[in-house]
Amino acid sequence: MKDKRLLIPALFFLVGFIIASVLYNPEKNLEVKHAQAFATMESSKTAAAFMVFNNKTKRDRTLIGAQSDIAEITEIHENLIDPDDGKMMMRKIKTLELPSKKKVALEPSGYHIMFIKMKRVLKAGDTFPLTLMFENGEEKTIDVKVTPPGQMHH
Ligand SMILES: [Cu+2]
Repeated sequence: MKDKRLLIPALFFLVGFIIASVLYNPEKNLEVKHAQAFATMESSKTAAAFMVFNNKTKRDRTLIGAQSDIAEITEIHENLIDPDDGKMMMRKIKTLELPSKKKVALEPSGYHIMFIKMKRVLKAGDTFPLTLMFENGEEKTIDVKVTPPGQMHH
């Protein structure tokens, strides 16, 4: 650069950009808390995980999938009442909307992460990693705490 008058503003811009990149951490703003799963028995073929998402960002986010190595299949599910017989049933959903500035709770009466064809038993006190996938390509691996059946910790 021949003109030094341009070099100084260019340096300021560069330094500002670096500082902004360090401060801006998108993961920091999409919180996942209280991740838990109920303990299972040797005969259990399925399990479920619950957690609370707190989307503190200005953008709506979407959970598009989850992965774990505790089961052969990991899916996003929702519980609902069957309109025909009034019984609780559940179904797989492809995406879970996480609106900006809102909390979305996954809990036994509603949404959950479903594990099908368990590869191992979940013992109370254990933790296991669960990877959550989002629409923007972000992946977040969290620790899920195993608790005694029925005991919610939030
Ligand atoms: Cu389910």
